Amino acid sequence: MKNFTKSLDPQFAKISVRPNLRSKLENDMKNTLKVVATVAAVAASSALAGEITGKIKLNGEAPPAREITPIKGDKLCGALHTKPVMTRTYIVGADHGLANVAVYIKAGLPAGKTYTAPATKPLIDQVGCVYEPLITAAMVGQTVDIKNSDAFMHNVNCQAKVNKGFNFAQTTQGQVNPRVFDKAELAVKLICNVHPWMSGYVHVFDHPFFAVSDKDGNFTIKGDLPDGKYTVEANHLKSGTVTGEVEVKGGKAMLNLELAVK
Ligand SMILES: [Cu+2]
Repeated sequence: MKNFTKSLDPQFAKISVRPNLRSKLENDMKNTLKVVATVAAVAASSALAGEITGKIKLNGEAPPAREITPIKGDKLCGALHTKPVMTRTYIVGADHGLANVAVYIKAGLPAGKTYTAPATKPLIDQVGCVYEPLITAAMVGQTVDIKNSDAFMHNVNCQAKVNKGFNFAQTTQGQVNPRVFDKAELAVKLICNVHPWMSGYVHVFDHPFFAVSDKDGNFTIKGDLPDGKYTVEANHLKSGTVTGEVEVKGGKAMLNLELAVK
């Protein structure tokens, strides 16, 4: 063994790489690795995720928000606000972007395919006698946590038309009651009978391809969305619905939609 090593070592010593060739080899290797990494990322994105991004714009001048004056008149609720609490009928952000719009695949998904509800739990909070957020979206079978962050009672009265309604009191600050909706239904209304101005809405979908537009009207529908053509619908409580056609290619698509003031 000793001899073998001895006899071999000088052989290896003879293999030398000129400095400029070495750096070329190193660069080639780095570039090869980069290509491998890019191919892997593309493969992962097309196999695991499709995404539709876009913006919802409001066409026209939204009427100004009004103060919800009964909040001020309520001793407990009023004490929790230092500024007037305004209606949220139209929340318009940068470049006419419209917030609180549910955006979802309306048609084009493979027929008969069923989807597992995400493990995440959307939270509907009651804070300062206001529902936060105003609009929640969830999938059939997904747990939705309903919370009372106020130190006094609210009741959560669910006015579902397709799903089964419910009505329960939340007397304790921090109390959370999970609920699950078992049918697709748009704009399931939640109200509080103690505070008549309080309302919140839950959109329930039978697939996971939905989003709610942010304060500037932007949205992203994420998930394992196969390449193909889809009809996307956008729904705003006051402005109504609009649909658009989109083709997801290589896991990506962009779609902008416009709703009119009503
Ligand atoms: Cu209440």
